[in-house]
Amino acid sequence: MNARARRSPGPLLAAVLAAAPVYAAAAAEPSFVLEDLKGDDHGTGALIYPNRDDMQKGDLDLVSFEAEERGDGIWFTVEMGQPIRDPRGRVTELGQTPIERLARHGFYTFNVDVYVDTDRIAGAGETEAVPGRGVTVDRTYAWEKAIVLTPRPDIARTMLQIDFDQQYEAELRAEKGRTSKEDLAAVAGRSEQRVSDLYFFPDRIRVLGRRIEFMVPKEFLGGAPAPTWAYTVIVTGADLEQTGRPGQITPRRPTMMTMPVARGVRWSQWGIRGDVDEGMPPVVDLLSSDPNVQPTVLADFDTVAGRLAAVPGIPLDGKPAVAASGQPLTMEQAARIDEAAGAGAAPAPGPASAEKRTVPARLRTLNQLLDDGLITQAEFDELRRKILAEL
Ligand SMILES: [Ca+2]
Ligand SMILES: [Ca+2]
Repeated sequence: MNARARRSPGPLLAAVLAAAPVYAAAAAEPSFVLEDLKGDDHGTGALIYPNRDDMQKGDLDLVSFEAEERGDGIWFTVEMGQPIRDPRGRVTELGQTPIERLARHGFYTFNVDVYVDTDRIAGAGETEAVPGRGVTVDRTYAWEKAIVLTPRPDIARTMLQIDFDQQYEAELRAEKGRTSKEDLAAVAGRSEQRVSDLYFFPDRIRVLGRRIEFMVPKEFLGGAPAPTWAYTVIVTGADLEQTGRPGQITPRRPTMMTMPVARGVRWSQWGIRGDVDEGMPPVVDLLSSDPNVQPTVLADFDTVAGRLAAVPGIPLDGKPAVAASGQPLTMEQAARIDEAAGAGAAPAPGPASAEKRTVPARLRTLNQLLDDGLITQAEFDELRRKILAEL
């Protein structure tokens, strides 16, 4: 009886034992730190900060990118060259709306995209960046998962869905000539699923001085970050009010709150000198410790041929991608390449886990965003018009 009593742990030891696996799991997982050059927040060297007091040299200078597994998910941290600007006490340029009402996560001047290449098979996966970024991801680092840290995650997500709705619908019309209501509902479901599967818009975010950390669920990434993964990280300016600018909600090319590039020096755009190509991508910084990569890569585009600059990823293990040809592939790898090479790289009709939404559902989302004060009335009207135009 005594022996049994001794074997049974007291409440404190029980608590320690119960907590131990959590600490052990967190400590056992690899975390990484990737550093970027300081003072290269100028794209190729050509981008000039806008003429405003809340966007100054260093503000959008990526200094490091790191990840850590914690009990609730994978926390990524981005460090900038200067303290991150606080939305509180600021109002928007156009509507004089308090910025903290729209940007509720403690930052508002930048977007950071993280494209994760988890299979490291050259050419397998996606190469498109989020609309408006003006670059692609180098196909050697074709990605499986995209994390988009943006000040207005809800509306960014909705805008991306609407963008895919349009793409899919255009494909459908090209194929069938006419589309039924059922077709359009299927299109909306497909967009919804594509966004859920491939993109994550963090909304658990903490800002501390020059650092901003954000949580990404392990389930989204398909597991804890592996040492074999590669990361393509780009920093752009955020134009919060883009939806409110005339013609911007339905521009010829959707820009998803990316601050654009223009000649001269203005308030809400990156400036360039008169002799710089206007097709210069609006990417202010990208992750690479090699000082030659960023200026070379961002200048390598062809506006006439429609070829965008292709940004390479950083493999944690420093190893090159597996060649898609000349290498024995597993059946799974081969299937992935086939899928990527297939019609428009569109996902196959997916598992039941994806929510199937219809156009009315998209409108409900929009109503919710308005009710929550996450979008302005003007933005609501624009987006609503946009969605109804698809019916
Ligand atoms: Ca930098
Ligand atoms: Ca850089």
